Amino acid sequence: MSEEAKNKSIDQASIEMLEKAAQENVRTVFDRAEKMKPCPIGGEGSCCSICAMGPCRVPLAKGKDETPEEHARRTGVCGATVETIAARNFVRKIAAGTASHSDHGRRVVETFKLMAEGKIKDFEVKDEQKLLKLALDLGVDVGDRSNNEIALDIAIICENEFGRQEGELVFIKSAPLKRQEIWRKLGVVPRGIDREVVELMHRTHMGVDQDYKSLMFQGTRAALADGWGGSMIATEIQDVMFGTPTPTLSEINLGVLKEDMVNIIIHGHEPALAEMLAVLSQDPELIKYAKSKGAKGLNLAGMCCTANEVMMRHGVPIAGNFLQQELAIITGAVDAMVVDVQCIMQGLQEVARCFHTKLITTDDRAHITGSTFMLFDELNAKESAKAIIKAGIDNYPNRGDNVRIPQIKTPLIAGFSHETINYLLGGLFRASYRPLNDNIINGRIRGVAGVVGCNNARTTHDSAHTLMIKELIKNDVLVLSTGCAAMAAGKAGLMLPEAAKEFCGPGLAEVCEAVGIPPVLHMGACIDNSRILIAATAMVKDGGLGDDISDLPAAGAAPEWMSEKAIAIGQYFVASGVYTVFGTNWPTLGSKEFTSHLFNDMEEMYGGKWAFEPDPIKAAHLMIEHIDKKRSALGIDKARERVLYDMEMRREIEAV
Ligand code: BF8
Repeated sequence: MSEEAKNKSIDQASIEMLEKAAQENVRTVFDRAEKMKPCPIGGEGSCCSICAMGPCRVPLAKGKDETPEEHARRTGVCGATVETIAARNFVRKIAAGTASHSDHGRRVVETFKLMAEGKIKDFEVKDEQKLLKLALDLGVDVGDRSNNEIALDIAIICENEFGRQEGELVFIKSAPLKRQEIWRKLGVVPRGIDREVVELMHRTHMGVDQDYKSLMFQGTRAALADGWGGSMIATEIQDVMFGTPTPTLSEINLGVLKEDMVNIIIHGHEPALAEMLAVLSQDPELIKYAKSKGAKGLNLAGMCCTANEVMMRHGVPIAGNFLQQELAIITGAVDAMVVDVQCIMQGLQEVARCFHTKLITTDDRAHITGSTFMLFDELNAKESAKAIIKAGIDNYPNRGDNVRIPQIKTPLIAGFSHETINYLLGGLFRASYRPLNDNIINGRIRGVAGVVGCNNARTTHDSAHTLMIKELIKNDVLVLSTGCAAMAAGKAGLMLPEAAKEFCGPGLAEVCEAVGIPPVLHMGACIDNSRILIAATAMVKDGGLGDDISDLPAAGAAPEWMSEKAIAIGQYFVASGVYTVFGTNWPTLGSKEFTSHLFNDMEEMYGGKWAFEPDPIKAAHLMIEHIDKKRSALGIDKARERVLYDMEMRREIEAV
């Protein structure tokens, strides 16, 4: 194995495919990243390209302290300061991230509404209990109405959240009361999801909002419209329509591809098509069709967040995370890569051209030049998904013999929705977070960390995730994970109950063994970071750990972040009171003042703040320090056991 390949990824399956790519002269994201160094000026947020007088470059001079005069001269042609430029760039990322998650949520609601109206026959309410709970939360009359009647009212309420012009988003009320008051006091409660994104884009147009603090207020309002709006709506409605995840055993890594079967990968984010593919991959007629083409059967695997969705609900195996999308095609065994929206590299088409793989785009919002477009029509879900599968099967005879599938895959248990954790900890009749809170209070569990986010070709694939998570669980911190971070943990074998004994500190190991859970809980796709918000709120409500999310011994991280969605997520976590550490690089370092606003002022305002630490072990220790600080503020920094007093002990107390 070459040293070069080892620096690119810690994942053996990926390393094998990188070597195959090198032998066959196929260029991947790893090669392109090596060839093109990141722009240092854009990288620190010091490039402004919002008008045609620029782009203006206002970089921070390296290696010496800046005098006030030098700082004052660092402006764009219009006079925009570095603070304004860095803040504008930062909040525009929030706008794009919020728009992406929320447009996903909107599409899910549209499908749900069509289902409720009886116009879509191929989907139905799968989780009736969650439907009723949602109805209760949203004030929808239940009575003896049918599921579809209730669903229609819920769909209309959720749909209105996007276009709402005033008032407050309804899901804001899911947050702890104290948190809601903080937001109201600061004026950052979102009015409507679309409105906050549009206003943010307006404010960052040339010559509008030119005060970094003011820009961040609106940035925060948009981010909250993501976490407690678009993302939360997507998760809730998906659970109702496709089922709330429960613990499921599955497998992860490129080794889930099968040499003698038709391999279809579903890649992207929105689960409607993936759901249909998961059902149809068991269809006897399609399996027979695959056999008629010489294959032994049909094998569906996932990639990126859509993989998390169908693995959590159906146990569909995962082929890999973000940086493995091209590598899957390089196996030579992928007959169709079916994509919808978000995190789909355009480089896929170029790689697919070197093999027989058919790259199929399916969403009217996301086309890729050179690929095959086959619209997934929700109104005709089964038939359009069937056509897509058939296109993959028809491509199987073109596979040829340049096939090498790394024989590497890892079992994992996923499916830890908030409801499932509640049930696992508390049992069917008294589902609660009490045992978790108690174990945090008695010190067996030191705290809770959310480790989420992407892969990034600027850092060794999966390395930061794995090192950080191992360090956290070694120090008795329970990890909740989503997105590509969760997949890295799964590949490293950390999502099995057995991992507790091998990798955890004694306290966490004991709890995991007693409850039978892994020390790293897979909570779903990036959209499902909203599950972490709900879990944190449930911990607050259960008592004993303060009265707000910011009181919890908890922290968040995205050590290999890459996308604008990650910035939106980070900001809604910070604004929800969570200390949040990002790795790889930080996009505002060109402005010390704005960076300090994010890294310091935020804590006074929201109780949570940002931090940047590219070293994953150091970052883990920043999180642990924060957790310890919160433990001490709660007065639970000394390990305490709940003691049941017998008569003799009582008498002793009385005697004293
Ligand atoms: O939403 S973790 S690389 S796949 S952005 Fe993308 Fe990042 Fe992966 Fe999912 Ni999230």
